[in-house]
Amino acid sequence: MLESPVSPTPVVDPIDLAMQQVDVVIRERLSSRVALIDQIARYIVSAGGKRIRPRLVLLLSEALGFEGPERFELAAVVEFIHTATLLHDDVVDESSLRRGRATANAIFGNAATVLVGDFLYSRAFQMMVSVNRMRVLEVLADATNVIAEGEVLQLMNMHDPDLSVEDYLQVIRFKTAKLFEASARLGAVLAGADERLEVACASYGRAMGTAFQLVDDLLDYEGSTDQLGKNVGDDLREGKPTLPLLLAMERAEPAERELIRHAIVHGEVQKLPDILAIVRRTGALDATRAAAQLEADKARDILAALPDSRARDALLELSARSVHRSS
Ligand code: GRG
Repeated sequence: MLESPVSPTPVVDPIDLAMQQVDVVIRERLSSRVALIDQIARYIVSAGGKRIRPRLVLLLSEALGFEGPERFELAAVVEFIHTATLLHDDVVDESSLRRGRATANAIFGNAATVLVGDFLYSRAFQMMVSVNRMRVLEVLADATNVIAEGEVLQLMNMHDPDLSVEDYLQVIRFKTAKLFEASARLGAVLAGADERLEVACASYGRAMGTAFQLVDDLLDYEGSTDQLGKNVGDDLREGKPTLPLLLAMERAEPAERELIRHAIVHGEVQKLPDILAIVRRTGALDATRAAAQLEADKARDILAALPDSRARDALLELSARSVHRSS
């Protein structure tokens, strides 16, 4: 006899369910009695984003056995801090495209955008206090302070073609990797993990964040505006000496090196196609990807310190995918 067909129950990944909970918290905590704040905050948040930092909070706390509701609150906190930095960064960089849409500064102006960034940042601190753990406040107060330092360091490095690779790496560890590090560390803090595990989680986040920014800098030269949702070539336009350019200058012929130096000093994009050709031919893009791969491998190896679990498998996959993203 034929069995009656059973309609398949869709398998929902528990981490997707948890991310939906984070979305609920994000939407609830966005509200303000001031209409313009609501409008701008919802504009930027509704455009989405990859939500990698909240995922780190959820996965690392789960990998260490914590499943309390505070993880949703802290996952939303790191996304709010991230969003505040994006709003401020787009004003500083005069960017016009983010997450496939016109930036908030392009639509609402610089003043409103900076102030809504301040709202999100201070709302994040209200939410942290609600978790009632001094260590959480300490981790995020320190991280946001370092992020601001990184952004100022980057400002000081603009238009400097003689920047060392070490100084470039310091900027990306501060401005980007620090929030990844804090997100991963919070997973351990929530789980009440010992010092050794907390350091392992933080190191995983730091390596992931460094890989992530290296790929970000790479995609500014080889990505597509459509896929990235932001304009490619912006780094050169701003005279930002990122690793692809630093390595290309090390490897290029003198005349080519001079072309790149000139573009960094003057923030010129007219020569972008020539510079792209040099960056490709010298293998600077491959070398940047290889540097990101080393960090992703470091992240993978650190995970051996964590107990075997479904969440740890997801973290392993995240580190493997981080180097091969296109958006
Ligand atoms: C408000 C604490 C505070 C500081 C202000 C402006 C600033 C100081 C910091 C900016 C730091 C910054 C924007 C670093 C770049 C980080 C980065 C790679 C952003 C892109 O992240 P994705 O790709 O973005 O995760 P989505 O859109 O996916 O969320």
